[in-house]
Amino acid sequence: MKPLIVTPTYNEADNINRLFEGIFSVVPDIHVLVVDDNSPDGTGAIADERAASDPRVHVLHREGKLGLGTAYIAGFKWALERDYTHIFEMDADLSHQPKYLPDFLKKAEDHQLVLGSRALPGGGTEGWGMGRKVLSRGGTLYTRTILWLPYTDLTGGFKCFHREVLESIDLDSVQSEGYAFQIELTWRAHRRGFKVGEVPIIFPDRTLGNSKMSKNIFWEAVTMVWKLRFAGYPKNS
Ligand SMILES: Nc1nc2c(ncn2[C@@H]2O[C@H](COP(=O)(O)OP(=O)(O)O)[C@@H](O)[C@H]2O)c(=O)[nH]1
Ligand SMILES: [Mg+2]
Repeated sequence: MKPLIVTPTYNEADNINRLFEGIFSVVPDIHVLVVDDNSPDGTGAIADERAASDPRVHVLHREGKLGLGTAYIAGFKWALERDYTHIFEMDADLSHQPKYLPDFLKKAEDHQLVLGSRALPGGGTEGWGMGRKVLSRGGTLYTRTILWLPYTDLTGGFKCFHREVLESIDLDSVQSEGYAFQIELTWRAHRRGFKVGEVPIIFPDRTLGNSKMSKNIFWEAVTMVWKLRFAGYPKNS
């Protein structure tokens, strides 16, 4: 296994070094690719500094805030041009806790996509109000019902793809950004018949920096689910 973590960043200067420390203390030989959108707070420069002295760290700079979905797509392409076998999605704000990485890697031995689930026994959220919990559970229920997917958490962004899965997807045709992006990739992997597994994760709210999620992201997901349902994304896309 040669795993790579792709972590998109926009203004995560307070978190990025803590993230590196957390990851490498758990999985010392993993690689990390930071995809930074020219963060005004200098996150990209902090990552560059680390990369200069640490061969496990790589940085992809983009010219401005172009969105989470395209940041992941750029990171996936970078990974596929190299010899990584497993590619993680992971937020930089420590809501995705490095301590779970070994659980993902274990599950990935016999699954081609592993999803971090806040809804499995042992998983959950910390610091969330009732409204956000209902939205998250409701979002997964809505998606499961319309797309007939058997997984327990479809909007999360802590996941691990075998490279075969990403190779099989036409990455340029993925247009969505937020929760919809997560749903769309899992849907496409499922439709292609890849084996998808889940591991429980506790998701604490970020303690430093600000969330970049918006109402648009929510509505994008609500409509995307129907687009996926009717487009079908047959097995060759
Ligand atoms: N490169 C890049 N990263 C982004 C962008 N928007 C959000 N992120 C990063 O994506 C991750 C998740 O975003 P976050 O704001 O924590 O979303 P939330 O956890 O749903 O509130 C964090 O690491 C952000 O820094 C973007 O436009 N470009
Ligand atoms: Mg977050």
